[in-house]
Amino acid sequence: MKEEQLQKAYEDAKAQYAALGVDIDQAIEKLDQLSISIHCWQADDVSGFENPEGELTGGIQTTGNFPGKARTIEELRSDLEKVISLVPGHHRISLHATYGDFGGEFVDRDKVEPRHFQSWIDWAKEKNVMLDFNSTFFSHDKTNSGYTLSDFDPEIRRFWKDHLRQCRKIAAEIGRQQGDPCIHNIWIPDGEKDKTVSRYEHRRLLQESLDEVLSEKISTNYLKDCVECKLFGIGSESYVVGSHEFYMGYAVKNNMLLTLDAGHFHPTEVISDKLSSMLLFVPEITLHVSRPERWDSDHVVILTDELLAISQEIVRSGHMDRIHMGLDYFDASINRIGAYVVGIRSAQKAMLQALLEPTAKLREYEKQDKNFERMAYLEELKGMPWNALYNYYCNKQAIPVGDAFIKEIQAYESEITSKRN
Ligand code: RNT
Ligand code: ZN
Repeated sequence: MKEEQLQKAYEDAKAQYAALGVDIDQAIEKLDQLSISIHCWQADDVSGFENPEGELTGGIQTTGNFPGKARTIEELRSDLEKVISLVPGHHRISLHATYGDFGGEFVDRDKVEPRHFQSWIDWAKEKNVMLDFNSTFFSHDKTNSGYTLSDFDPEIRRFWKDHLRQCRKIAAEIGRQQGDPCIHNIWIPDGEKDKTVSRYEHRRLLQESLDEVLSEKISTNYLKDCVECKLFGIGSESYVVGSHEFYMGYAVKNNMLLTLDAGHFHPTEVISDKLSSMLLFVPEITLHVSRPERWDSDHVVILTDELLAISQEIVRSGHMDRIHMGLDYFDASINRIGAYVVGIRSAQKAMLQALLEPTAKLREYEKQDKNFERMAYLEELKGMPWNALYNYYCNKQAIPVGDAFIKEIQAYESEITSKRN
């Protein structure tokens, strides 16, 4: 798109939004402050570098075999660099513990150390991105019983508590070196395929394990732990230890962060409606923005009603600084770089629409019981020229505008990823 066209579209949009009392420059500025935590695991189907096979062996699953998955740290970093070059703003990369730089050596989960992530810290610094972290409790033979931190076997619990301890050390070291707290997400796959008679006992053990490790205090200047609930998973259809009630209770009791994953609730239950409640009871919230298609399928994020609703709730709450937007999806059936870029850009577009809302005006109508007017404006807003402003924002940062990123991904595919197999 030509410079003059972009400028003209911007001016037109400015006038239209000004008529509603919306300051578009302020909205773009706020959008630019939105730092999205980009999950590292879309590039390699959650394989990681712990072992050369890198297959998922339990807890979660990917489907598809599109060519070009990243096989090494170098390939993964190159893919992430490509992604970063195609989205405006400054973002974070969220690593899993299985993505360490293990130098060909097998390092078991209870032995991972900050030094295995030093090259990531250096890379992030060089690329001007921050890092977040995740313990990895899945794809390991010590989860074969279906349980980790809540297993009946004290030796299994010991192993995973040590993993958690080590991960907290790694995340804290990342936070220390980057001068910004590293968000450390804790998700465990624990649960049962079929009816258990020990629901309480496993949950009690989970609480005990978490208490033991998390009571080892580390400054929140370096590390912020958060816990992620789930309703059911593959192999845990009947019972999940870390349910919403469990972690909501745990996070509130311990004044810590809660992670809400868009795919982890009943199909008609949405996380957008949980933000305003949880903001009242936990210090900060982490989001795993994902797209569940009928179940926790982890499809690529696109501009759905729920994505928009999440963004609106973040903005309307007035607590954008307490909600960390992270992504969590893994589609192995399409170009993986494309999957990243579409998801990130859509998340930004949703936030931009939310930031362009004349909320005060809508609240006025609400107070006066003018609910037709409220509805009519909400509908009008959907057709406003917000995309012209996204284009303008991209252009200002020398990022491909409109569909131009598609060609770049095609070129990267033909030059790089298609040659990987
Ligand atoms: C699994 C959870 C978890 C994982 C990542 C890879 O259902 O959503 O967040 O997807 O940690
Ligand atoms: Zn998640």
